[in-house]
Amino acid sequence: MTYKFKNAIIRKPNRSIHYALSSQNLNPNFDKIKEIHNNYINAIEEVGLNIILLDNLEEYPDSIFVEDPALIYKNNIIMLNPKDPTRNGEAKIIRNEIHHHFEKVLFVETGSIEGGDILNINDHFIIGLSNRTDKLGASNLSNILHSLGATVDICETPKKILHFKSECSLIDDDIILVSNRMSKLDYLRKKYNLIELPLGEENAANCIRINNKLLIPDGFTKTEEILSKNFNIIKIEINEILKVDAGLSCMSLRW
Ligand code: CIR
Repeated sequence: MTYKFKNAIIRKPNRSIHYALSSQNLNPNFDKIKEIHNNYINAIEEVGLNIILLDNLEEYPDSIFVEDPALIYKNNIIMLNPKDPTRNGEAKIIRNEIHHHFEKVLFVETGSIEGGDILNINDHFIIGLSNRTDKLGASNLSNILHSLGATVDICETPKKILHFKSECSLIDDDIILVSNRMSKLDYLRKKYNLIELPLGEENAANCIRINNKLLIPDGFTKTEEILSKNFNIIKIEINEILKVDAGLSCMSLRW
């Protein structure tokens, strides 16, 4: 099951996050980011995962978002290719830090692709084309995943959504939590059971199921009401990372 995990890779927050990419031109406050990050680590520990904590990388403003430069599948790590010039050195660094935890290290050599655009559902992957993930990157990753025995669908992320997973998450074997915009995608509607969140709570659609718990962002009251009926939730306040277009899934790699 895709949400059964034992380990998580997390990176300590960097002061340079002040300069992280932001579609809203906002600059987060380091102390507030640290507080969110501590709560995040505590929640992941509470769920029982072993945490591998990497050092902060001041030269890469967006480097706490470790989900984007790498993908883990079947004890292999695949190094991806973040598109923005300020992020595309992250893969090389994280590879050197974590390769010894995995059997094989594989590489997407050409094209752009970021982990935020990859939704894993057991042995299937949906890759969303976006401003960060192009056809070449998606097709190169798809070839690697096929060679490891997975199936892949490549589809379009709706315009104005940064990453495919910015507004959707796998929360049970075949249940995907989606925003209203994502609920309109045929390939999701036809294949999966969708739980659609109300308008205005789009950012709550990026959450993480880990074992028997669901980590959701705090402050989304309707989402909480919907999910707490069937899920064991832990809430984490994320306002400061929303300033740089990030959500809960971006801050860890889990396996
Ligand atoms: C960026 O624009 O790359 C970062 N500020 C946010 C990355 C969020 N990552 C993710 O959704 N997987």
